Amino acid sequence: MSLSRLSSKILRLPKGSIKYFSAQANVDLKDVKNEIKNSQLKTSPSFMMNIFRGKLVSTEVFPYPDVLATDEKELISSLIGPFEKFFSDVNNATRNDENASIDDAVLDQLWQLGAFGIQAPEKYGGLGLGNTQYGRLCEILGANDLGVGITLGAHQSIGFKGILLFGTQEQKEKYLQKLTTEKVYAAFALTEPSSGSDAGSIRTRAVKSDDGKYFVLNGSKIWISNGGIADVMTVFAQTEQIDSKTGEKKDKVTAFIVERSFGGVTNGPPEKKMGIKASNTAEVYFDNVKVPIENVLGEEGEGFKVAMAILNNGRFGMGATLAGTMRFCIQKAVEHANNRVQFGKKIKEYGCVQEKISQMNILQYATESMAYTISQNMDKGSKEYHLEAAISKIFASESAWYVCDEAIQILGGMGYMKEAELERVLRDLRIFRIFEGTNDILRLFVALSGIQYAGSNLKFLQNAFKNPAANFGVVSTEISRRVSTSIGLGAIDFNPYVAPELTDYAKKTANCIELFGKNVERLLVKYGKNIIHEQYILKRLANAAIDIYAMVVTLSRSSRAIELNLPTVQHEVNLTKALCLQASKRCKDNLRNTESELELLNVIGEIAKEVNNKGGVNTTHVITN
Ligand code: MYA
Repeated sequence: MSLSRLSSKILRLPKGSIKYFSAQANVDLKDVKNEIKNSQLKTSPSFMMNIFRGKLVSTEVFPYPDVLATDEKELISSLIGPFEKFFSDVNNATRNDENASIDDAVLDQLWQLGAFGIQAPEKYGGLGLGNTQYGRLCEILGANDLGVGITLGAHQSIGFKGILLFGTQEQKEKYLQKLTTEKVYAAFALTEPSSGSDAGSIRTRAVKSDDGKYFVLNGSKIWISNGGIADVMTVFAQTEQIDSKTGEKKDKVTAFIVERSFGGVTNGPPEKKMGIKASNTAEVYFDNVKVPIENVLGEEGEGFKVAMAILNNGRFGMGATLAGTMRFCIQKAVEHANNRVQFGKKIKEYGCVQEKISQMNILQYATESMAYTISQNMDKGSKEYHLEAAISKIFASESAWYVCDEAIQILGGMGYMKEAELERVLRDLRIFRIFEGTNDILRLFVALSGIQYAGSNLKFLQNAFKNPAANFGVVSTEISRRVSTSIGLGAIDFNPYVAPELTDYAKKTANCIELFGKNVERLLVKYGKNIIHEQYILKRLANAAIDIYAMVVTLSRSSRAIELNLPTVQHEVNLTKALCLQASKRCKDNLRNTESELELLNVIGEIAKEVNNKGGVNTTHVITN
């Protein structure tokens, strides 16, 4: 993995930068805003970005976003019934898994439901739904058949999403109707044999013809969902670009819409997988494929950004999908716990089982809260949701794995049997921690993107402190914030946003955010751009960020439940309280570990080196040495 260019943007700050911040003064916020406006400081409305600066920017999390108008709620409610009926009456997830395919007749019904064009505009035959409504349908897919979900997701969440996001009018006219109504499948072709997480290193190449009318595409892609059935693909390839300023030639990725009918597009047999067997996964080969110039998607040379934007845009859908999967697993576990009698009592009476059921629900609640916070912000027009979306993907995929595993544990031997349907779900779930950006890569992405943002702020402050008279507002605000935090007053106050009965839990969250901001700054000053090499620290920082987001979205959602006096309010408040107690403790541990576990870090490094060098376990066997 390179993640290299990011590192060059993270600042190396001189030791002692912090010494400037030492006194308190009164502030006029207008001065500060003007100074910031007149400066080069990049600001973001993203809640997560700002916690890297130790700041609370509340607009995207408080109050809990609520974007659907009455008619939009009615529309989505009217679709839930038919989607659920499809899964109860038509689809058979076990059969799909056994056959490693979905029957044509079943797919036909999905096409009729409009399930292949959920977010495409109605004028192109789609259902025209927003992200939040899409998420609600994803939940149903997740609760019923993840294999079907991937077939649909690969088609629209990434397969033709690029056309929706970046397509020209002509491209939309040409492709969307087919892709939503005419049983033409789409796929997203990025990954290659030598390029997985390091997406920028792809080797597939497209060379422009001398007359500039088309590109000739050569290369191959692996593990492409829908790769064996798609007739339209979003394909990424290296293209030679000339820097307009320097005249230098450079390879840069370009995105293309490629039709199988162009000729030269073939695919391998369906891959034999651990799970999501119903979905088709195949290698795809491009052999001198002539791609017309008008099929470039976005700008030439901007394909990497196109790919990232598509992935960022679809990721929240996994959160919604897996919230549905968890709901299914919890229902199975509870059904069993309510009926199974052991040692003279229903097993739901036992503390061990109760703890599992509670924990499963806490995770499901947080996952669902994240997914709809993000989708509703996206629907409100937010453009900077990539950290939140990555966090929701990580949190959802790990929570769902845990929840399904615990459901199996509650069912005991029964859970291990095929007929309980949980073993299929567990197999299906495993890939969610791997694809669409592995959770490991996404953790680094979250930590480094946030650090980069915090670094630019620190640099800005550093410059402001060099000339405090000219930057009086900025300097005094910063000093005031730091002094408040250092004498324990806390610069972050959730009171205006959070219901009074959650104040204590909000305070714990605020403490975590302050600690988080201080930690980021300390790491920036200590490591500068070399922080990129400190993956042990970055991972813990990302874990702390994930927990903070989980606390904030649940605090917000249950404050809404209190305000609306929802029938489930007490339960939701309890879920939030439990989550905040657990997550704040974990968060502090993770932040402490970024500085205090250097001994452990060294030993871990030594162990890994030894095992890697020796090609496996390298201890003397205690019996047969
Ligand atoms: S598809 C394959 C998925 N593959 C990946 O996700 C690859 C993972 N790798 C990466 O994401 C990147 O390579 C990383 C960056 C993050 C490692 N958003 O030098 P750089 C910008 C916005 O740091 P690298 C699959 O699995 C960056 O700021 N921008 O890049 C399908 C910089 O910009 P600038 C980003 O070191 C499975 C530039 O790019 C992002 O190479 C099927 C270069 O950055 C970002 N994320 O690595 C699923 N990252 O030039 C089916 C970087 O301006 C769907 N940048 O400074 C299932 C749906 C769910 C179900 C639905 C049911 C309906």
